[in-house]
Amino acid sequence: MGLTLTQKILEAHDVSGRKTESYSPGDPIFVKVDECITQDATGTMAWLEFEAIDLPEVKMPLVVSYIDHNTLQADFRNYDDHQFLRTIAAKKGAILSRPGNGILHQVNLENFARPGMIFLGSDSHTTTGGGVGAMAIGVGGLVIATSMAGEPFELKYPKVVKVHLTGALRRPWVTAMDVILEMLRRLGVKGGLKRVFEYSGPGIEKLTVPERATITNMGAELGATTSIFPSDHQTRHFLSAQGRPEEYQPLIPDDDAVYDEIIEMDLSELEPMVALPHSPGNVVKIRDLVERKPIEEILAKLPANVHVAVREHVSRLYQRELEIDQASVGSCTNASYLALATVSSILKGQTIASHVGMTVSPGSKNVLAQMAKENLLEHIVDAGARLLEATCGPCIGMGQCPPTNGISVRSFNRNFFGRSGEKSAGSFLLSAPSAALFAVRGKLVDPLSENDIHPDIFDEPEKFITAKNMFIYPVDASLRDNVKVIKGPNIKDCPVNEPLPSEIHGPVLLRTGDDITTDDIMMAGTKVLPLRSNIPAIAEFVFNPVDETFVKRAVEMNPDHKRRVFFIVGGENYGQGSSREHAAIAPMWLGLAGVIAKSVARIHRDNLIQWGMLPLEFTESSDYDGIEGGDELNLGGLDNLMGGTNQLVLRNKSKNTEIPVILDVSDKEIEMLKAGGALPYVKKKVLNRNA
Ligand code: MIC
Ligand code: SF4
Repeated sequence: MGLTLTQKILEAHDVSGRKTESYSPGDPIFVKVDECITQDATGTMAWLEFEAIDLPEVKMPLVVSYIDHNTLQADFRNYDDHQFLRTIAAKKGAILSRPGNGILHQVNLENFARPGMIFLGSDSHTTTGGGVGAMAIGVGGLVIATSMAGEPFELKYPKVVKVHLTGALRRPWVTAMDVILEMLRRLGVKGGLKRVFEYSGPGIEKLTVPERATITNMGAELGATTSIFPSDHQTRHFLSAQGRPEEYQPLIPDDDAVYDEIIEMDLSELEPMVALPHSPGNVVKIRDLVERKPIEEILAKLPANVHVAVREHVSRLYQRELEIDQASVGSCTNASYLALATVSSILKGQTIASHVGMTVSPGSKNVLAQMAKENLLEHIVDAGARLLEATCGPCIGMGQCPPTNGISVRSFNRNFFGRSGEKSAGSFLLSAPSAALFAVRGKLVDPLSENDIHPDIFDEPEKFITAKNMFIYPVDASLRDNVKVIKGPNIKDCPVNEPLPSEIHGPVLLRTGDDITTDDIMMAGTKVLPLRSNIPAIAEFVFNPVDETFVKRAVEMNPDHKRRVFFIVGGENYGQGSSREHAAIAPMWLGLAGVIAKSVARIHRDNLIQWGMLPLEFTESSDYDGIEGGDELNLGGLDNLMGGTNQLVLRNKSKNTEIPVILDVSDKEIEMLKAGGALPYVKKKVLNRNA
């Protein structure tokens, strides 16, 4: 039987040497990792955790620490973080990417990602690497720390979905962003759970690596483990243009590979799409809005739990005759040379509407330099747009919050409520060309009916600017003892959990609805990002967008920050979105024992376990209705836990009922939970190894 790309890569990295056909979806598999990447917002914790494991250097061929999320240095705390990251990288043997070098996913794609490798990143959009034929997976910081300590990576054997693309994109107005938005329209934000999407078919032939990377990047919004493209002539061209021709290797699935599911998509039929506030899954055609389709008709295509927000924001858009306030191009999804060159060509000779604020952030310094070399930046700034640094910027709420009741169009991958600091505004996610066109017109129009602006269609350069001065390489191993790690006062040691007791009692401190994001649990933005290295301080913001009383209630019941004193009850897909483990560590610090949900999203589930908390799922979803906020719960039998599906009984003492719940964990995860999380678990292993 032939193998899929996923099977080929997993088999080549499986530390047990087992053949891929001996696995079924859901089985644990342990793989060797070729690279780890971190970014500042999750990286300071990951590096503090690695420090706590107490190894002299990373045990991994390649580690790159990026500074791209919070680069403003608005006060001493941010620069303190950067100094810590620079010095710990030098000491432990990692490459540092300076602030300004660009967004980790774009920069890693340009410089380090290669076909057939497995790499992990402490950021959910690490999946971008699939554009070059790598298996790239987003994980929590502690998984990075333990991988850097030489632990193989454990993942659940995924289902493999073939996405068979035919036809061709109607460039320049229909883009790779519309492909992934169409996937989200069809499958929703839960549609990719436990799956790897493998793109193939004649439609991929003309998709360049950066376009493929747009698709694999935003595959994270499907909840997928990752997404991947084969390595072919486009990959060869990209690697060679990036000055790395020797890293090309062809990698395609076997003709007779067997897939768990198949999706067909004709690229020629696609048209410009948009995701409505506040979920990347709320996808409709831009034309539906331009033609003012009745709101009920739009809502009928979307899940019920998003109707309130969509109704509010689409009604506002209609009342305002489709007028927008802000247009932002950039982010790790759409800030490649091709995306930005097209934007430049749209803006050439045009003027941004006077009521619109437009920003453009390049994905990397090399993209910026390439644009400068080709005189493409001048059209952007001449038109009245603001050119920002090559960082995450507005995407993570570091500036460019839209105005009150505002309408923002963004070429980004996430539009969660409050992500950019907005309270009443809404973000609409769409392609970079659509955002640029709307900035000029001042409102939404149908790009396919555009008659006046005829942007050029760009090809990838034969040779990109590939200056490497923005990387700082680690000092020679023999000199590392002399490197002093600098830690400012805002950098606090990371708290750890305690070993799992046999029984837990506690109230339900919060009961949430479906699709709670990690942004809901731990918001981003200018107020909070400087606190990523300080758990006691950042814990003040837990659940702030959802329930402003949460922290006060937690501290009142647990002033001494004891571990495992309360539970949270969640709906479907609890913890979707970003990889930020602060959404697990900060609740742990407040006293979270575990989450009981209809389902828990992959990275957040892993983060909970890594930090010694229980991700429990209802056996019957309807039992969610039998628990209210404030109910006193009791969970026993924890000393009998084993790898596999544990059936546990949760006693609701307030209602005098018993609720069956499931804890589905591997053998290793049980060991970690019992030890109080991955840190004590790995530390013990390292001590044993060194003894
Ligand atoms: C995001 O896009 O949400 C982030 C910010 O990049 C996160 C990581 C973080 O919270 O620092 C992610 O995607 O994992
Ligand atoms: Fe940065 Fe936004 Fe990409 Fe996250 S999604 S890595 S914040 S650009």
